[in-house]
Amino acid sequence: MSKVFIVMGSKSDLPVAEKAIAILKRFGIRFDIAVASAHRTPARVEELVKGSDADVFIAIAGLSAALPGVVASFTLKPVIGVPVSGNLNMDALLSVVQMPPGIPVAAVGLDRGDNAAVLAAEILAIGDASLADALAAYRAEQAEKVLSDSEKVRAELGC
Ligand code: RP5
Repeated sequence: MSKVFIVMGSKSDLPVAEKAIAILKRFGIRFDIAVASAHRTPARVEELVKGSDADVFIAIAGLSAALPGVVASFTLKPVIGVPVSGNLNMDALLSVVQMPPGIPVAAVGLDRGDNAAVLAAEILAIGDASLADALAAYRAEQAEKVLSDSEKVRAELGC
């Protein structure tokens, strides 16, 4: 049983998926992953999404990135879309973000598999207090890093 299902439009999207996987592993969130293309294997996308018991889907695709929207068409669960960068970045970005009314996809930034996983964790944390605590610790860690980076920069520049 997986909490999050990651679908990639191509194996070439794996580096972006790996950013998501690193975050999901950090929070101990069970996940499954598959390659399935909205254009090249639409029936497989439908089969995977309808057959999944995941609570959140992360769909990663580039170019004319229909995959997140097609995944959303097959489920009532939240779908987070990750546009993958390429030569023409706006096509993937707008394909993911510009969904028609009624079938939303939560779009994160180009190649931001990490943010997709954090958002998935935040959705799951609504019903999981220990995951919410882990997310709070993650935020605190980031704040500490900003403060320590500031001190390092100031020390390097003699301020
Ligand atoms: C999209 O086309 C995929 O999501 C990928 O980002 C892009 C290129 O696919 P490949 O040519 O690498 O298979 O469908």
